[in-house]
Amino acid sequence: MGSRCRLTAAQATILFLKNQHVERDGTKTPFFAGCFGIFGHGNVAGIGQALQQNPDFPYFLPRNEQAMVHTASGFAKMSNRLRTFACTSSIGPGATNMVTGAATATINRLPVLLLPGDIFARRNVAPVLQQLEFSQTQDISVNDCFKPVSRYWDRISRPEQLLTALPAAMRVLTSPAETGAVTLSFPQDVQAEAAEFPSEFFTQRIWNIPRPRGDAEALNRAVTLIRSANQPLIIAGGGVVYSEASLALARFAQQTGIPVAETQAGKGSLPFDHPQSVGAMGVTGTPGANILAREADLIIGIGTRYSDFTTASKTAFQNPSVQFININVAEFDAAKHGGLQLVSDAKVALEELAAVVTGHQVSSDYEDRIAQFRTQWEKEVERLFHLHNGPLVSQSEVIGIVNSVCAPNDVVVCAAGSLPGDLHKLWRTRDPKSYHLEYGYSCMGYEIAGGLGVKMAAPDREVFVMVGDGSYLMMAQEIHTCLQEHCKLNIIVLDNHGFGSIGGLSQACGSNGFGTHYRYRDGGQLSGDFVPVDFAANASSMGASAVRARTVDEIRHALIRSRAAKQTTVTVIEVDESARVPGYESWWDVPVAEVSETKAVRDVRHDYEVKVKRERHFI
Ligand SMILES: Cc1ncc(C[n+]2csc(CCOP(=O)(O)OP(=O)(O)O)c2C)c(N)n1
Ligand SMILES: [Mg+2]
Repeated sequence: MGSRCRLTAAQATILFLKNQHVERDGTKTPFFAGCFGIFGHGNVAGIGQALQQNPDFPYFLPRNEQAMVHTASGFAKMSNRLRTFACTSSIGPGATNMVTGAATATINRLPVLLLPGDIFARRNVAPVLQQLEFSQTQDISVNDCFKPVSRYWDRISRPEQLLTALPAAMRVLTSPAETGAVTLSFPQDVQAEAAEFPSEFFTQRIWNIPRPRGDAEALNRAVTLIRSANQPLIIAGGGVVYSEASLALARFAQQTGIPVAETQAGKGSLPFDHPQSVGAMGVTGTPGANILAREADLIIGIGTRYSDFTTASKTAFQNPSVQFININVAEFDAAKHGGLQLVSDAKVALEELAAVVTGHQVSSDYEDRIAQFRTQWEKEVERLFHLHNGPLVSQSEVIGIVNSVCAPNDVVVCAAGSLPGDLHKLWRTRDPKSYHLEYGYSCMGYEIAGGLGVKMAAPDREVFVMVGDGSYLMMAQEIHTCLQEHCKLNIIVLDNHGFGSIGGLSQACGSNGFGTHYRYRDGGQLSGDFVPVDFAANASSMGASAVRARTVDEIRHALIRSRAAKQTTVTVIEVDESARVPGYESWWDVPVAEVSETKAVRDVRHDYEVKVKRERHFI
């Protein structure tokens, strides 16, 4: 029998995590960069004590549990899922605060390890502070809420269970196909309980991140489909970026002439000026991408999960004989749309395909159309970047200024509101890691917390967080954590006095923006003047250097100063909500009331019933 060491369950956990590494393409890195945590009675004496005794596994103090999970997600996304953080919370509200963060991570397929404290395993002192009791069983706690939002969930009721739970957690976290939030629910008494662990459990372990190769027969069939297609279109999703397949994609697209449209997570797969790039795909897409998708006889989806924003709620592909090739590490996604499943790493699949479709090229007519769409689109972007809107600037002008102030490697971070759609259409990406959108969960509040994670993963890059006033009001407190960690963010708050995006949607659905603006209650309704918020004062109070900027020149100068600054800055810009970027050749299914007292709603419903008929099943 080998040597053994006596440790608490919490100490064993931290010691194990410290020794986990990953390796891909010959590069080895520690998987965990440390642990974020907010302590309470449910973890202070367990995980908290263990972290204190392992100073080489850094501890970070955030301001909110949801935010710390977003920070871990931002870090993991920026690291192409090769690194992440553990996150520990107390029991009860501290734990459930992490549920939204867990869902955000899982939907975006990002690894985060959650260690929520849990109620006593020994039970005799129940109900403990913050314990929600259930009359039908004692074998449940609020931490069971993590089950549907985690890719692996376990409860550590005895210390020795760690011997099987921790490796299982690592397998899922490092699996390109299965990764997401992993939750190990950790009863408060078990954390502090000691047991004998085999020393070899704590030796360095390397998890090789595979690049799985597709089935040879599936590859042959894919080649046949590609050779016989007249109007193929590639849809590049997040899998292209995570697999670091940008160069392989650029070569394949150049070699074959096949145009490439990008999802939110896939944006940046190609530089915006690549001759085959037709830009954003779907609801927030460009005319070129959406017209080509509508007519395409072959869609090659690479690393995409085909969300409704990509498929225009299943209306994007109207060619009656359209077929799909789905290149994806996850069989689950590869099987979508009745497609040919090439279950493979994106980079490997693109290299293999490039080697076997040699000599194949799309027609010159098709290439001319792509070039035309590209030229027309660049003109439209220029128009929107220089709208000369007044008296307030438009959001598109602000995006143009931020884009021009950014160096190619700088990163823009965003998540919810009207900004994601405008950025998806307009932002000119010049580096695969320069565009960071959390648009799987589109979680308001991700922006600043996630931006901190991006900066921690890439300290040499300037990070520009673009955030709406609504999102800022939901979760701005991590500015304080940025100051603590000397992590500099360039935060830009776009103030349109409420929910511009949902206000627009409400208008489009005939409901006139009901409940979407920050207005005083007046005559029973929220219809008074705007309730003012001094965002600059709010940000300064947490230590950021904050300014207000109004004109195009003021904004440009403020951002140039911000980029040069050493500490976190916040630039507050009031924007004209009515100067919206339009949609192009697409549609999104948001069901409109079937019966209503309002004529506007009835009219919109009529139009809705026509449009919804274009939704297709791909069986
Ligand atoms: C946590 C969360 N709650 C609600 C929503 C629904 N929602 C999407 S955008 C939005 C408004 C965002 O407002 P703001 O950040 O000011 O951006 P704007 O729409 O004004 O551009 C809301 C409420 C969401 N995405 N996330
Ligand atoms: Mg707003």
